[in-house]
Amino acid sequence: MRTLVLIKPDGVARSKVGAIISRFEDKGLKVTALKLMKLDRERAEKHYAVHKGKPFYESLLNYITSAPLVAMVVEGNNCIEIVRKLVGATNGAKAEPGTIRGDFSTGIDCNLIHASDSEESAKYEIPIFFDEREILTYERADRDWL
Ligand code: FUP
Repeated sequence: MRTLVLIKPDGVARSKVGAIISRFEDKGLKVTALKLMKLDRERAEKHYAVHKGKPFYESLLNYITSAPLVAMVVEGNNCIEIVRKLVGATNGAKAEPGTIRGDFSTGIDCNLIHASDSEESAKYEIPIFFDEREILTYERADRDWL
């Protein structure tokens, strides 16, 4: 199973990339694609199509396209549910301590990270950021212990 994770522009600007990726590695998940990129408006609109028309849509697009972000594919059993748990609630003020948003963010506008909310979403979102050939196959050395 695969999920898409974005460390959004605030996460990159605040130098939280390493800390955030460590959460997934430490949990036992596998990063199989990774890139630093500036998202263009067209791809941002596709990624956030579900929010089109909502009051925060324009500011969300401005924020996500404002500066570089890190996109990655994370794999592992039940990775969608596990990653969403590690990420925490949408609003950093309400996210539990111990979650990424709970530990590193205070609001909803800049909440550091995106993670697909279902397998269907992951299948829609991953191709916006990665060609299939950019998603690599390898084994973690500790795979038998996870
Ligand atoms: P999540 O699945 O937790 O990333 O949250 P959503 O898909 O509901 O929202 C996507 C992004 O839209 C959030 F990360 C932040 C932004 N948003 C707002 O700015 N205001 C809102 O009321 C809801 C979401």
